[in-house]
Amino acid sequence: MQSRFQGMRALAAGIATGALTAFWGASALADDLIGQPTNGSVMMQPGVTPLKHDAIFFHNYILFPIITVITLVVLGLLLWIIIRYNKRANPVPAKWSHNTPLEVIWTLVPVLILVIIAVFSFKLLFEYHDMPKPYMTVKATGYQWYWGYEYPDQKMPEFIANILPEDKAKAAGKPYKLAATEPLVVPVNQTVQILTTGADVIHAWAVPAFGVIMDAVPGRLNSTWFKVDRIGTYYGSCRELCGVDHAFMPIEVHVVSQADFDAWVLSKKGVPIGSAPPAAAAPPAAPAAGAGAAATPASATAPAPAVPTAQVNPAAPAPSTKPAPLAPVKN
Ligand SMILES: [Cu+2]
Repeated sequence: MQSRFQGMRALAAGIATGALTAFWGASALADDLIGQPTNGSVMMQPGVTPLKHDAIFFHNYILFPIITVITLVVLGLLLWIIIRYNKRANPVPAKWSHNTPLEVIWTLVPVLILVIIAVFSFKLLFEYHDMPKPYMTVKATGYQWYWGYEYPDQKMPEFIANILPEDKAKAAGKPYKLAATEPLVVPVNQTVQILTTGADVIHAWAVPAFGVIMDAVPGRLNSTWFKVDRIGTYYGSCRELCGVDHAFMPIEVHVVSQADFDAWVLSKKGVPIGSAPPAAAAPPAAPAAGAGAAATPASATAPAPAVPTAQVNPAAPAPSTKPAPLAPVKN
């Protein structure tokens, strides 16, 4: 009997070690791709934002060990009872029914476990909630079935990001169903606020490497944030079943240096934050028409906040030369 118990203990230890090596070993050894899923990977995508780093810590070092220990303890108890107390091994069962110390333990231990989880969980929730002062805001609108992005701080009207067709994705060396016709471009090491809304049904804007997922609900404006610590391309997708093409509205985010970002904003006829409006307004106006357009930059210079916003909205349908099937719903 003694040797059987020792064998079981060795077996339990073997299972525990095997499980931990299988998961932690794999996650440590695998060269996971950054910003997109990796074939055969079992853990979460590598993080590139403080939120994701902390979410990974919470999962890998708080939740996962607790889950593993609970699962192994329950499995061990089941095996112990099956082997030790079956009819053959234990023909005359004991008649006692209560054990007060044991009942106190199995009430207090789960409470303690939940308190530990709650402390770390709330810490993470507060972190998601307490956005630092954002450098800029992007409004992401979910449509059936594509995304629209608007950069109010750069005075850029909404542009549309569709799925990149398979042949074009292959030609560009990008993952099909994750690549988009237009990327969302943001600067590195800057806090970006994302406002999400839905134009038709509920969508959800999610990029795993950022640890960010936010519902895009018609008639509501939800907010989340990220601050990416490395330059790169990061992919995500819609995460709320929104209709037949739900799986075909990917999110492609390019995180670039500040200089590259400002250059991209200018290429989109936007106004980089901190740059003087006339300098940015002059290039598009000058080649087009001299006298006629001269009034526009002038009026844009004087009353900074009010007039440009009013100009952007009526202008919105015109510059977005991409197919904009639905009239953008602006709340
Ligand atoms: Cu969707």
